[in-house]
Amino acid sequence: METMTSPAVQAHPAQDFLPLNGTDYVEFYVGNAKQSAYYYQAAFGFELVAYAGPETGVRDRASYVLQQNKIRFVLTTSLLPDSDITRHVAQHGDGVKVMALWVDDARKSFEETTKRGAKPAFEPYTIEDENGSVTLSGIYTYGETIHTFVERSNYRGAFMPGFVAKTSTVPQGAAVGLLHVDHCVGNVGWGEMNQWVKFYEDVMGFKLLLTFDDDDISTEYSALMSKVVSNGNGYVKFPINEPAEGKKKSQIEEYLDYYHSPGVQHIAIATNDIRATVTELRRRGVEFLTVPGAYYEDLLDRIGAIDEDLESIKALNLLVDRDEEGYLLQIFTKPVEDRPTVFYEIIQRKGAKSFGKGNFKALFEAIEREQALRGNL
Ligand code: TYF
Ligand code: FE
Repeated sequence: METMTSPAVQAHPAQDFLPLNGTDYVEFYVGNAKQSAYYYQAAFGFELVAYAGPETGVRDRASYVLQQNKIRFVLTTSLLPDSDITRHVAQHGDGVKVMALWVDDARKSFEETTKRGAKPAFEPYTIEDENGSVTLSGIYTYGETIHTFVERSNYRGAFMPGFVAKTSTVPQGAAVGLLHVDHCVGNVGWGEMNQWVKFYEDVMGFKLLLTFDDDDISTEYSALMSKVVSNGNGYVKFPINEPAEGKKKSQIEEYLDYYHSPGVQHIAIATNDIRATVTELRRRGVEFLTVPGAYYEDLLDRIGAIDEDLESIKALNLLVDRDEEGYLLQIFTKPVEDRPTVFYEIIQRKGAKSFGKGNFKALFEAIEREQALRGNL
């Protein structure tokens, strides 16, 4: 059963020891950052804004900073035969290393979280250039993933010191309208979900928002459990999944088999016009999961009237769900790596604050059809 655990996300929590302004960036460690950067520009419509690498005096890596509205992705590759980045890519394939959080005080964020038990990734330090200064600190979350706290109120440059401003050479198509990160989902090991929920509660001051247990999300084959935590202002939401026993291999287990540790499973990105966004993404070759036509037969009976006409929703294979506060439209890409690991969700919220529970059955059956094609079911 889905349980609403925290009735109200407070706009101005009285005692937030870790105030967050939102997601600052998501950094991926990849095998070939130049080509990944091309993919995110050409397919997802990001623009190149900054770069660091040999041409800028960085000898061991190359990083491309891509931006679209409030979303910033950093794609980093190693230039060495052996390094933390090289080992990360060998172990996990291309994947998320850093979920960076925008804070007003990176030193205090580090102190408040480490004194509550966070494992430090790196101590606070300040870097400067002619555009000002940025202070960074980092703590570990699940697997090898880290949260970097980014304090940038004194910075006016393209990204941060160490990077030079750089613009796209990739021809841009129509804007695809990706606005901001809505939530980032982690997959953790068997029986580990509750300890990571507790980490976000105790160490980062997040609140449990929603619980999805076995029977919400078991299909005939695979199963998982999920809990969603949110920070005080609701700008940062982290669902945490763990595999559950089912008739066949859980989709979460398949992820863990290929990522070889807990890690980020999907990043949900908000749009104000999902039909325009998905039309353009499809045109650019982004592949989405599909649900059977039967999903649409009783859709309006299930969720009531919506602003969009049903035919346009069905033509794009969008999923729709409703909660007490409104409705949402969402769709999921296939994994964007050769390993069945990271994928994207595109979401348009029209009042709804939930995560599409009414779509879980159709969605997870779609994921399982792909799992079966990979011989992993
Ligand atoms: O973030 C969520 O909770 C939804 C549903 O493997 C979901 O997007 C949960 C688990 C999963 C795929 C989607
Ligand atoms: Fe999601």
